[in-house]
Amino acid sequence: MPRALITGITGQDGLYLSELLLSKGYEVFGLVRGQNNPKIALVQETVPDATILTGDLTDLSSLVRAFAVAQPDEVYNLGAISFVAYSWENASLTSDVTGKGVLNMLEATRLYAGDNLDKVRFYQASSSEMFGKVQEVPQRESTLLWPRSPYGVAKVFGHYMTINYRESYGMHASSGILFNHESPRRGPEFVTRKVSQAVARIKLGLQDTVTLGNLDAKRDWGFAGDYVEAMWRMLQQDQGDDYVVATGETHSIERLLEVAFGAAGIEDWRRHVEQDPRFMRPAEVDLLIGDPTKAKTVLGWEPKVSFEELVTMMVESDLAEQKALIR
Ligand code: NAP
Ligand code: F7E
Repeated sequence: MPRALITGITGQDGLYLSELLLSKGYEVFGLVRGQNNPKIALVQETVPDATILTGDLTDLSSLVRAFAVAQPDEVYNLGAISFVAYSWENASLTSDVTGKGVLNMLEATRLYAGDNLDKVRFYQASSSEMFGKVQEVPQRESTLLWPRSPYGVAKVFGHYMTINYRESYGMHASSGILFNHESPRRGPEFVTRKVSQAVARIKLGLQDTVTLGNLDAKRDWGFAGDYVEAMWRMLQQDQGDDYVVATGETHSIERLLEVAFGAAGIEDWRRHVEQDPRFMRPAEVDLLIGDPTKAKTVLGWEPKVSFEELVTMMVESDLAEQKALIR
C-alpha cells in the first residue's frame, strides 16, 4: 500500500486529493496545524480513513516528526497562506508559510530520505499567480515570472527552491503551476465562492446585493477535482518536472457573475452587484490564461468540467446549503 503525506489537508485541494489517493488504495496522512483546529472535524467527516498528524510548515522539527510517522512514498505540499489579498496585510507571515515553508518541507524530505532519495517523490503546489504581470499569452512553463503580490513572490521562492532540490540532490520533485481551480469546497473569501454563496442567498431573498472589487480581471478557472488528478500524475512520472495545469480558457469576473446569476434564473445581475475599493488590490493580476499542452501530452491530463458546469455546480451546492440553513 503506497503511503502519502499531505500538507494542507483541511483545504479545498487537500480534501479532493485525499479522496483520490484513498480511492487508489493509498494510506493517507494529513498534516494539521494548531492545538484545536476547527477543520479537523471536516477532515474526519470527509475522509475518515486519513490519519491526522500535528505540525506546522514554519516548524521544521514538527515536519521531521510527521515524516517519521507517515514514512511517505509521496509528499504533496499543499499547505499555504493562499488568499492573495490577505498576503499584503501579512507579507512576512505569508513569506514564512507559503515561501519558507516549502524549504522546510524539502529539507524534511531530504532528511527523511537520507542516502536513498529515490524512495520519496515530492509535489509543490505552485501557482499561476507567479506569472502576475504576464510576459506572454498564454502562460506556459517557460514564461518569465513576474509576481504581483507577496503571495506570488513567496510562491516563486518555493517554485525555484523545488527546482533547486531537484537539480542539487536529484530529488524527484515536481512543481505544478496550477491556474485557479474552484469547487463547492472553495473558501468563501475567493471570488467564485463569494459570488455563488451570494447568488444563492439573493435567490432565496436572504440578501439583495453582493459587494466586489475589480470586475474586469480575467482568470482561467477549472474544477479542483480535475486538478488533483494532475498532481498525482506528476508523481507517477520517471522524473520530476514542472507542469502548467489550466483549461486554456479565460473569463472575466463580469462573465462569472452572468453565468452564476443565470444558473439561479436571475437575468439582470447588475442590479445585485456593488463595487467597493476595499476589495481592489494594490497590484492586480489582470489576465491569466494557461497553456496546458505539456500536461496533456506528457501526463495525459485534460480538464473534464467546463467553466459553465463549474459555476452551476457551485451555485446549486450553495442553494442546497442555504436552504438547509433556513430549515
Ligand atoms: P486552501 O483551501 O486555502 O488550503 C490551504 C491549506 O494550508 C489549509 O489546509 C491550511 O490549514 C494550510 N495551512 C495554512 N497555514 C499553514 C501552516 N502554517 N502550516 C501548515 N498548514 C497550513 O488552499 P487550496 O485552494 O486548497 O490550495 C492548495 C495549495 O495550492 C495552496 O498551496 C495554494 O496556494 C495552491 N494553489 C491554489 C490554487 C487554487 O486556485 N485553489 C491555484 C494554484 C495554487 P488551515 O485549515 O489550518 O488554515
Ligand atoms: O480573486 C477579483 C480579484 O481571490 C480572483 C488563489 O487560490 O488563485 C487564487 O488567487 C480575481 C482577482 O483568486 C473580488 O481582484 C474582484 O482579480 O478568487 P480570488 P486569486 O487572487 O486569483 C491563484 C491561482 C492562487 O494561487 C491563490 O492561492 O477576482 N475580485 N472582486 C475579487 N476577489 C475576491 N477574493 N473578492 C472580491 O470581492
